Amino acid sequence: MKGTFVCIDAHTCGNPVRVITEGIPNLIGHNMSEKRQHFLKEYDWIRKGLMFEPRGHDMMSGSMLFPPHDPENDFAILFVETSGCLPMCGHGTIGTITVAIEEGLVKPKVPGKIKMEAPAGLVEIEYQKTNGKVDWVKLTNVKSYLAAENLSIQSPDLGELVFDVAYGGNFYAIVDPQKNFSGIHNHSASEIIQFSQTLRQLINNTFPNRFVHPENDTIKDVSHILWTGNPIDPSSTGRNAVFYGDKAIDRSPCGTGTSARMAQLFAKEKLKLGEDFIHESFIGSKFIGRVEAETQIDGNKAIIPSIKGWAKIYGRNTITIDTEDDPYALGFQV
Ligand code: PYC
Repeated sequence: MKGTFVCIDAHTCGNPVRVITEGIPNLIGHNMSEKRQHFLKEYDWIRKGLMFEPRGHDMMSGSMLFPPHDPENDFAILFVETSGCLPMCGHGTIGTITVAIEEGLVKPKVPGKIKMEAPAGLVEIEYQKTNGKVDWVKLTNVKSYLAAENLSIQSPDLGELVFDVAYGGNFYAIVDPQKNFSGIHNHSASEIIQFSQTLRQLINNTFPNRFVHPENDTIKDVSHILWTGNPIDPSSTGRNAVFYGDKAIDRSPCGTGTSARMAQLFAKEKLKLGEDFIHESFIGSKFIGRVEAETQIDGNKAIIPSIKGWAKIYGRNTITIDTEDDPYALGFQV
């Protein structure tokens, strides 16, 4: 396996986004969900090489752009992460749009607006550009919903935990402060990672086939854990630590996590239509979320959430992967 990949590296509110602009494989499929499956089967070596150490790291995530399948749309996207290829990624979208617009990779049909085909569905985007720089990106995400509430599990680290599961482009187990967990403000990132590794596996083993998207069965199982706690800035609505991959805490407030959180709170009548939801990440960076509309999925209550945030380009990389030359071409994890 051998390839050269030209990448533009950016971060969204602190979390990395590596946009791969050259070296992208030809994928087969009628939509991005099918192309995601083809990539995972045939080209996963590219993801491993570009995401894992030594070319990447535990938090690394990125994207590749493809022509749209519907000519009404502007482009299609594949997300690549240390954990695989997510159906949807909010921080990845904000970073990719910033790179695509500032570098002229995409020419939107309507300036300031973009229709993006993600594996999880169509995402509509607005952005503002001033003097060649993108100031902010707002994405209107896929339908998000509360999938289960008040489930209970025995965490080997914390004891009994009660949690909800919500979908916001990925399935999230949401753990709010309770008897055995006093909130993320009382824990370090490494403690949260340790709790999450066993918890995610336990949840998926205890509730097999319980979390499957009703319209796309390739999207299934809890992939992320969203822990909550007190915000650093008292004017924020909430703060989270989102665990993803094997060892990562999202440095951004997590777009799909914020969508899932808003779906959970809306279903429990703790968040209203049109209300701003200012969500802080573990490092204190912020997204502005909002419930844009109420809708239905499979006959159940769902929301259309939006997320607004910013990203910065910080570097350019030409990365080679050659498995005949480098024993660590496909990376490693410690
Ligand atoms: O922003 O949706 C997101 C995300 C998922 C995993 C890391 N960030």
